[in-house]
Amino acid sequence: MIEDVLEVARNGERFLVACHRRPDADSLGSALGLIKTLRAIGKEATLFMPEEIPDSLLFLMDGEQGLAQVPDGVRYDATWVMDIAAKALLPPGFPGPEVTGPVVIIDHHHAHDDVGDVVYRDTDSAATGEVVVQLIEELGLESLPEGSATPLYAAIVSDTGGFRYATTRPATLRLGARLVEEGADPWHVAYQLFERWEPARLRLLSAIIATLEMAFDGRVAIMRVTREMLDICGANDDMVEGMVNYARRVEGAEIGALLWEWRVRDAGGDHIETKISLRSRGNVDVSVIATALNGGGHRAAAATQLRITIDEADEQLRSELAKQFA
Ligand SMILES: [Mn+2]
Repeated sequence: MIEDVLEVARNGERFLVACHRRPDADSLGSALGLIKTLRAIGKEATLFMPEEIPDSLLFLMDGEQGLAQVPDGVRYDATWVMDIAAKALLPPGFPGPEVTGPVVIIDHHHAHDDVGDVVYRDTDSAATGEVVVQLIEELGLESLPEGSATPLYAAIVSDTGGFRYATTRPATLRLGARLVEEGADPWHVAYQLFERWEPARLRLLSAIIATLEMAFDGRVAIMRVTREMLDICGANDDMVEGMVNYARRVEGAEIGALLWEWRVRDAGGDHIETKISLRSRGNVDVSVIATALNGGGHRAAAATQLRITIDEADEQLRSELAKQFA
């Protein structure tokens, strides 16, 4: 309920604000928008950012500093986590309840687990950035907080693929216009998010497209990216972001899938897991497939991560797809 969330904002004084694991523009943009909002109502708000921020998102920080870890002895009245659908997506090193206080979720995902103590999830919103604007209005702020227009605009542009996806409603476009009026620069944001690829990323795109395989009579386009491909191209994992959309682009394909070898570093040392990213053209709900494979997401975009090899993941994906198409 939004009232519960407003009460947390009004009653607390000192807040921590976090993104989901591997922050994207919606998660970081909405976190920064919320931080400016909490400050505008006289509260203390700090960004928790234990992971490296991708280059394409650094422009959002605009002088803001994130905490890689919470200093000893600090306790918060509540911790907000933005754009998160599942417990497994809490950022690495997320502190325990004695430090965070109640965990408040601001989100828009249809498919989700029961992460969080206080939850406001508006599944009609195209982006969590849109949900933050609802909070700004409900808190009675007369204008958008200083410095919030660009991160909130970036959140919405990113999650709507530049106002293209079916989640784009008239209200989304009106909000985009309002954010531009308040100072967001459309080309600056689009350039930072979409238009500044290093040569290695184009080489990686070429390598990924070379793996394209059509399955289920052309209804599914499957591609993969391995550690070896990344090494050969001189590419990093951030550069894989968005590559799955090229699979969806194939005419006739209802689903685009990308299998991605993912290196996990934890206390037990390094090991390789496989991420599966799924995109739908709209007719098939890929969150159903992702959920069956222990993940989650939206109707048009969903994902999972499995502790198996890329070939095993390929097999599991195809057997789940076979059930969907049966
Ligand atoms: Mn989002």
